[in-house]
Amino acid sequence: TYGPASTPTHPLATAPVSSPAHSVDGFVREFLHELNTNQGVTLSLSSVNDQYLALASTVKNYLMARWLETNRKTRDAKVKAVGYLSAEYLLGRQLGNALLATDLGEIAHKGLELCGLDLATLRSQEVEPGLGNGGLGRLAACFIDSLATMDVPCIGYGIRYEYGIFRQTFVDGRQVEQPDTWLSLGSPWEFPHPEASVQVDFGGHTEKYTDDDGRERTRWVPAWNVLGVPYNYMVPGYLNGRVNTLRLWSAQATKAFDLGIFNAGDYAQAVRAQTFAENISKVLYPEDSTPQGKELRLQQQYFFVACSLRDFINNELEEGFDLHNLSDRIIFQLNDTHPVIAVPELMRILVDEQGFEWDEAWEVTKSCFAYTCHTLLPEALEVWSTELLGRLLPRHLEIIFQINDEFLAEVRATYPGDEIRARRMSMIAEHPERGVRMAYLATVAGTKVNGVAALHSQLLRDKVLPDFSQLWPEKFTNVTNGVTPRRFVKMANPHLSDLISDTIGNGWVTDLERLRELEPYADDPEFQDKFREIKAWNKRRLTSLLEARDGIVLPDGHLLDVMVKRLHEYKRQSLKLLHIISLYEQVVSGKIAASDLTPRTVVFGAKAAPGYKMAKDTIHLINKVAEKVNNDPVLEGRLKVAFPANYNVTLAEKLIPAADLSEQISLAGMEASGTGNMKFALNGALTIGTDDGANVEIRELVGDKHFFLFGMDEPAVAELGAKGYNPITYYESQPQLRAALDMVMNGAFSDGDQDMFGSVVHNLLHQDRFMALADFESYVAAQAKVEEKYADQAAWTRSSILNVARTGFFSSDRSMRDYIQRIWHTQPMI
Ligand code: Z57
Repeated sequence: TYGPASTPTHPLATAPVSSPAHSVDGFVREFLHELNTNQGVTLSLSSVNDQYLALASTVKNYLMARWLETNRKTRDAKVKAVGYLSAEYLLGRQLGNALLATDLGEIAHKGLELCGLDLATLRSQEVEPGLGNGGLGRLAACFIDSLATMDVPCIGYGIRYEYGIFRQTFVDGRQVEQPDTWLSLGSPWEFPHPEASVQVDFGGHTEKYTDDDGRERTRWVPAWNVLGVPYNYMVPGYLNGRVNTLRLWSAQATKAFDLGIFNAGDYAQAVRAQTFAENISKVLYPEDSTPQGKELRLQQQYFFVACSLRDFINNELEEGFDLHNLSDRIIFQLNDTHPVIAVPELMRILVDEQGFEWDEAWEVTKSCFAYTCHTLLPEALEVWSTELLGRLLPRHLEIIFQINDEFLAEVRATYPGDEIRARRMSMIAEHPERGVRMAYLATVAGTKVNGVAALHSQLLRDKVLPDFSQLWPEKFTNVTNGVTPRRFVKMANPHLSDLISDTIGNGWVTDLERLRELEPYADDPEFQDKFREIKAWNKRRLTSLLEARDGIVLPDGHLLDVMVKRLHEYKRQSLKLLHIISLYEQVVSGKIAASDLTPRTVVFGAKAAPGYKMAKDTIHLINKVAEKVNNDPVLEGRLKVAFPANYNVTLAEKLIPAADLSEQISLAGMEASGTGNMKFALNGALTIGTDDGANVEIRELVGDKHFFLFGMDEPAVAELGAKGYNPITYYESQPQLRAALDMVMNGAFSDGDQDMFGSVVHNLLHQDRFMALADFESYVAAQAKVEEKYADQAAWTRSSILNVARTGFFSSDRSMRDYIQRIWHTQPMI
């Protein structure tokens, strides 16, 4: 039960919650109060960490009244909400965003200065919550930011990993992973609610029984359980007073767990049991675009989904809503297949616990979910073995079988006699072992299925789920991804933001298409100068950061060429590397003079999944090439390679605004969308890219002249694959490519060791699944075009301005509008 035991009589007890005064004095008072009462220190004895924590609490206090008011208003309005279900949220630092959302930046800066403190120093004390791997997790963070800013009720559900994505270090050029201890210096942004914990069951068996009404029912008799403790995070809208909630679940042992299946009375065993339960939310799987078929991973998925549904449904029942109309109250968006176990879980709740008839429950369930697919790689689609599922979640497996039986009956009715099709479409795969195809389950259960860029959605219909799109064409739709302009332009690029606002007003921050109004200035020499000066400032800011962070010294006046994203063969970091090696080789062998090179610094940022050998070898090679190239005087300092370790959101915010050239060079048809590509374009980098993912839409919008396209398109890739791809023929017929690969093979980057990178070269020559060699020639030609354009700074700057002006489409606000109109059918509150 909640609230006071008797009616409050003090006037303050019933007044709305108020915020501290929005003034320097109000801020300083609040800050010192937090420092004294929360941290328990005086200003003169406080550490930087004390100061940071007090500052975070101060900003939180400003947000609190808005959060409480948002919750009250949303509850009263009884509107439909979005339940975003995602195993990952790659949030980035919170403080800067909270200051921006509350318009406290200036006030905090002045107030802290008057306390003898520096806001920037305190901001750099924050450790970002890295609760995601890459694009998928960052997308979730952008989406909840946009929903709050658009005044749409949304609750994000996920896992509070105690350790987020590993911290990457390099030892002798090789990646070494360190645990991410993001909670160790305090976690001021979270609000734990142990009193609202929910229980999650696992294991055991099912039983049939006849209920009091004589109906045949099933009950699940689980073997063990854990507790899910909710931790709430504020998701502030930009200057609009809305604060939505992100609810992340942490696993804890229950009493029953300690004492039940594990030996009661055995203290050591009880502690082990505790550890076992808490393992569930211990660590983020560092896999990206590849599934991890591990039992613990399935436990994580079911854990957070069961907590989230229980949480939402309990609330609905408490408020007196009828679960028959659940879809008037919520739409659960499935961020990839990771949360798809929510489908049988909702069926189980409705049928087994709430006594719904199966058909009735299925109608409700079908209308409460929608599914987003983020990949086309066949090996990235999750399949859970029925052995594991049946052992961990026996009732859910039964429910999945029944959903599948009824679905296949529908298929057979629609296509009589087409048994091959029915088998193809079954949610149950038979090979290599019996397993549940989670993407099929999501497709059957979802009201809508969407891809994340136009090309990807088309390929999803045509290649991954063709039978399903034939059966239900209206189910399939596209929503092109987007990124939040608040974090990735306004916060990350303050001077560009000021220039834009001075030129066209500040409406663009929440209406990004208005960047179009910059187009007339693309030819204005004065505007161009200011624009270029901002790029130079961003480069200087990056230079000092990398020097302090990694001891890397970036030269002045270089074209800054940036490739930052997870390390994956399909993304083709090796193609970028071959270009670098080739430039180097041509100078070393005297084919060109160092003075012919356009001064260029290539920056890589990439983490490899710890078990992904080829990716880790590629990281090693990049570092070795960097070492060699950076120290060889033959290049006269005109080619540099920088590979700062531990690329994350915090580094992205400094790197992207400094970039001249954005590398988006995946094999066509492989990158579902990409979102880094959008961030670069919005910050004025030109793209060199293939016809893949959202690159296609970026190029369409900015225009061919302002985008460096190269490589095969998707049909050409498919054709070459069908014909039979043989990478060695490119090696044999292209001397420049051959020389670059020979250089690696001959040990030029491994002190003469010809084995060190043998597997990387061997793979490229004899397998090259992602056809890097086939696109090499075209890539090199496109890079020559880049250099030609860069030589004409006015032309380059013009293109750069036009990239900013024409990419407003890629705001995640627009993505949210698309989801709302075509998938969710929810409404903003105002
Ligand atoms: C992930 O970050 C993405 C796809 C996945 O299947 C998994 Br698992 C993780 C990425 C895509 O590779 C990007 O192309 C896309 O932009 C991003 O998801 C967001 O949709």
